[in-house]
Parts: sequence; C-alpha cells; structure tokens
Amino acid sequence: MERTFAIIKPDAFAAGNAGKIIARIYDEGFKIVGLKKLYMSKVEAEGFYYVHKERPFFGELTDFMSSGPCVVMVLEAEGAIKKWRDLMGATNPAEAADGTLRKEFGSNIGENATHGSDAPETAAFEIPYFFSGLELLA
Ligand code: RTP
Ligand code: MG
Repeated sequence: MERTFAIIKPDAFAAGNAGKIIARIYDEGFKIVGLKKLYMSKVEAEGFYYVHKERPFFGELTDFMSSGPCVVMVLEAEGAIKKWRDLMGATNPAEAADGTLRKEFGSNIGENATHGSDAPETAAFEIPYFFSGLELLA
C-alpha cells in the first residue's frame, strides 16, 4: 500500500466543499490515515512549497495557501500517488477532465481546490511536514 499527502486548499474549504471532496475520496477507495484542519502561516506555506521558491508564482501561491484554513490528509491506496493526482485532474481547472476534483471545485490555476504529492520522494517530505508518526497509526 502506498501513501500520499493531500490538501483541500483554502478556496475549496472556504466554499464549503471539504465534505464533498472527502466523500469522493472514500468513493474512490482511499483509506484516510491522517486528517486535520489547519491554518497555515506564510512561513509554513513557504517551507512546504520551497521547491517552487524560484517560480514567479511563489509569492501568490504562498499568500493563497496561508489565506485561510485548509484540510491536510494522508491517503492510502494501491498506487495512491498517481490515483490521487488522476482524481484531482490537471493543475489548471480549465484543462482538467470532466469528473476530476479540480474541474468541479477549482476556479483557476492558482485556486485549484486540491494538492497532491507528485512522487514518492515528495510524499516522504510532505507527510512528516504536517503529521507525526503517532497521528498516522492506522
Ligand atoms: P500541487 O503541487 O498543488 O498539487 O499542484 P501541481 O503539482 O498540479 O502543480 P505545481 O506545478 O506543483 O504548482 C503548485 C501550485 O502552484 C500554483 N500555481 N500557480 N499562477 C500560476 O501559473 C501557477 N502555477 C501553479 C497552483 O496552486 C499549483 O497547484
Ligand atoms: Mg506540485
């Protein structure tokens, strides 16, 4: 079983879509092994997205991620990393396929409802960034 790290971003949380997204996660067969609401600080968002620190959208992205509460989760499934990215859809909601979360709940390339780890090494950094081992006892 593989684990991935997921966020219901501040746009989707503020719009009241967290419940629908979590229902979809269960429908698709993931096990939720960690889940909490948190309100990230700007510094915490910068640390989380440090791989993007040279990108032109880094300031905008970290402002957005610290603009309100979000839900962070650890999801478990066979091939969880790809399975969750497939369920999220393309980064830009305008290009996301029908039936994906970003198509349904995203607004634009920045405010795109969800985040997911893009590789095992990324998940290995992102999961312990927000969760302790004790919080992930299955
Ligand atoms: P994520 O990391 O959030 O799961 O998204 P992703 O892999 O699909 O996309 P990535 O390239 O890692 O970008 C991270 C997040 O930065 C915002 N973004 N804004 N304004 C822009 O051009 C732009 N490009 C990316 C999005 O919120 C994206 O999810
Ligand atoms: Mg990414």
